[in-house]
Order: sequence, then C-alpha cells, then structure tokens
Amino acid sequence: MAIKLYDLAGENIERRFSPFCWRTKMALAHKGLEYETIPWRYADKEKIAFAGSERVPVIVDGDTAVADSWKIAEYLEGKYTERPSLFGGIHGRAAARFVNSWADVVLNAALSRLLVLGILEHLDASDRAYFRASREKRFGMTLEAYAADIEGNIAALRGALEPLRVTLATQPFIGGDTPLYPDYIVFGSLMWARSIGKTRLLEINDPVEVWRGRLLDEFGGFARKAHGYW
Ligand SMILES: N[C@@H](CCC(=O)N[C@@H](CS)C(=O)NCC(=O)O)C(=O)O
Repeated sequence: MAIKLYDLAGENIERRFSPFCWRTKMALAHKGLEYETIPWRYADKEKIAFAGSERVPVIVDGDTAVADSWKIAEYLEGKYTERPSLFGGIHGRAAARFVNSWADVVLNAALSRLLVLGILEHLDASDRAYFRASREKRFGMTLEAYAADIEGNIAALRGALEPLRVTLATQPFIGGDTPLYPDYIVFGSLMWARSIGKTRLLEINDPVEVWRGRLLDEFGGFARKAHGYW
C-alpha cells in the first residue's frame, strides 16, 4: 500500500509549498517509494491529531504514523535499508543533522522574510487570519514590517547560500557525486520559494541555481512539474 503524506496546500490545492514536506517528498522519491499526498491546510489540525502533531509533514506507512521531516527521513532510512541510502551511513547522518539545523535556523529564516506576504496571498481564505495572527505573534511585528526590507532580505539570502555556492564549485551535490538528504533539505527551502515567490531569487548562472536545476530534473522531473513560478 502506498505511503500517505499530509502535504501543506494553498488556496489552489495543487500549490504544495511547505519546505519540510518537500524534504519528505524528495526523500520518498530517493527511496523509490510509492506515495500519495493528502492536501492539508492549517485549519485541518484535527486531521493529523492521530499522529500527535499539529504540523506537517506527517506520513502514514501501514500501521505507522510519523511526524516531522527529520524523523520521517530517519524512519525511512531505518525501515527501507535495501533501498538507496538517504544519509550514506551514520557519519553522513550526523552531518545531515547539521544541514537540517542550518536550513531551519539560517536559510528558512532568511527566506521567510521574502515569502511571508506571498504565502498569505496564496493561502486558502480559511487559513489567512490564523496565519497572520500566529506569525505576527512569532515575529513580534506585523507581516508587512517583517517583510519590509526587500533588498536587504535578498542580500541576506544570497549570503546565507554562500557556503553552498562554494561547496558546489568542487562537487555537483552536497552529497558528492549524487544527491543525498542534505541536498533535499536545502532544495526543499527553494521549492518553498518557487511555489510562493513570483520573483526569481537566484541569478541564472549562480552555481546554486544550476544545482537547483539538476534537482528539479531528478526522479523524472516531478519537482519541476509541481505548481510554482520559477
Ligand atoms: N520541524 C518540523 C517543522 C514542520 C512545520 O513547521 N510545518 C509547518 C508547515 S511548513 C506547519 O505544519 N505549520 C503548522 C502551523 O503553523 O500551524 C519538520 O521538520 O517537519
């Protein structure tokens, strides 16, 4: 039976914009596992309560429910050992944990200032008031104030990506010759940007953009076919 994935959707049910759900979709594709997505909105919290979570991604694999993208990656790696590895061993897993934290703390923070107003615009009407209130409480300011310094925020994003840019000068993927879970972590953030932001955030000849193009084409190009702008 196919794995089920609760996947954050916008007003347009095809717009799947969660960076964390993208990590999971790429991990499932890497493992070659069949899955189906269940579109989920912020207002649907009771639909994932069975998994003890208020956030997506949540997967259901037979009798097992797992919430949280990192825990899902560890679960898939532990359960489907005969399939391609997501981490390349315990040392790779340890290094991937650092990339996960870096993406959560640095990269997604930089992106969220650039995307927050676009997210609001793309949400289903039933989610908008919740999104504004919960994020304004989290950021301690209005969304408009949080997003105001567009040029500064773009510069911060490009700076945050510099370690990746330097790494890609000597290897095609963070995982080396082929992508591993850390690639999907960072790529998930850029899928978030692609599904929400109408403005291209990377120059066409930026090595990060070239790497992003390679990942858009992985697994039959399913990420490229997803609803998005660039
Ligand atoms: N650490 C979690 C973060 C998951 C997360 O924050 N998901 C967001 C969607 S991108 C969510 O479901 N938010 C629900 C809410 O804010 O109410 C993971 O890696 O899965």
